[in-house]
Amino acid sequence: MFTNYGPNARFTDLFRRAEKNPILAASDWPYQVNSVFNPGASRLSDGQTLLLARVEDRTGISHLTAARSQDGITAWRIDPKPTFAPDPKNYPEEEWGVEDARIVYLPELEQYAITYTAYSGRGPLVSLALTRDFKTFERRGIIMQPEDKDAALFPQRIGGRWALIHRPVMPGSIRDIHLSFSPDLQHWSDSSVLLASRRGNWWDANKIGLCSPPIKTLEGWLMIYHGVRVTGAGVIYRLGLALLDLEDPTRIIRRGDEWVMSPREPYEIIGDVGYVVFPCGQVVDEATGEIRLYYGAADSSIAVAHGNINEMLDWLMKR
Ligand code: BMA
Repeated sequence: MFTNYGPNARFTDLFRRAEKNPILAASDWPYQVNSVFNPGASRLSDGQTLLLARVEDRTGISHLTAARSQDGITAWRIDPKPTFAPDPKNYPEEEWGVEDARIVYLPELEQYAITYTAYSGRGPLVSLALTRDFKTFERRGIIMQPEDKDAALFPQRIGGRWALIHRPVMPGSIRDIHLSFSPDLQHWSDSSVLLASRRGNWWDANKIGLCSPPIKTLEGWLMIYHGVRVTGAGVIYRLGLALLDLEDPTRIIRRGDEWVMSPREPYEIIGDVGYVVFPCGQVVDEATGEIRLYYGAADSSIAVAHGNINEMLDWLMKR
C-alpha cells in the first residue's frame, strides 16, 4: 500500500507516503486558485477528517479553505469558497494573507483553536481564532508580534497556564523554536528557547519551526518539527522529532539527530518552492498509535504520510 523506495529503500521509513499522493491539488479546487498546501488537520466529532488548507490565489495572497473526508485520503468535499479569508479592514495584520493553520481541540473551551500566520506589512505574526464548526470563527487577533510563525497550542493547560510553541525571529536572524505561557490565551510571557537550530552543516542548521501540534503520549509530548538547510541551490525543508516532558515541556527528553523525512518524490521536489515537505496537522488513532501526517509538498499540493507514534518513540528512545 505504501511506497518505500529510493536511496534508502533498505531502511524502514518512519513516515510512509500514501500511494495516492498528492491527495489534493489546485485542480481539485471548486474555484480557480494557484496552489493548495500546508494544511492544518483535525478529526471531527463525527469521525470525519477536516483539513484547513492554505490556498494561494492568483494574486499571491493566501486564505484558508476547509476540506472534509470520511477516510482522510479520498472523496474530499471542499468548501465552495474561502472558509477563512483575510479580513484586513478589521484585522490590518492580515493585509498580505493568512497562512499555515495549526488546529488543536481545547476540551476546556469545547472549541477548536486555530493558530495561523497573519502576514502583516511588518512581517508574519501569529494570530488566534476559535471555532466550534469551521463555519463561524471568533477571531482573537494577534498573540505573537512580528516576526513570528509556526505556532500551536497544547490541548490543555500546563501548570495552570496555556502553552504555545512558536518560532520568532531573534536579533542576528536566529530562528529557534520558543515556548511561551499565558493565563488567558491573550497575554503571553515567560518565553524561552525550546529547541535551537544547529548551525553549521546540520540538516536543521539555518532555521527550525514546529510542524503539526505537539502529540500527547505516555512518554512525553512528541514534537514533529521542520529543519531548513540553505544550500547553494536553495533551501531543503526536512522533518525531525523531539520529545518534551509531559509536566514541564520546557525540558527536552530526546531530540533525534537525523531527519526522519526529506523531500524525495517528484511532487515534493518540483513546484512553486521545490524541496519542501511542510506538515501543519495530523490525525492520530489513540488506540493503535497510527498517525496520518498531512503536509504541503513543494508549496503546491497536499500529501499524506502514515506512521505510528510507538515506532517514533522507539526510534527517539534509541538515540
Ligand atoms: C516557510 C513558510 C511556509 C512555506 C515554506 C517554504 O517560511 O512560509 O508556508 O511552505 O516557507 O516556502
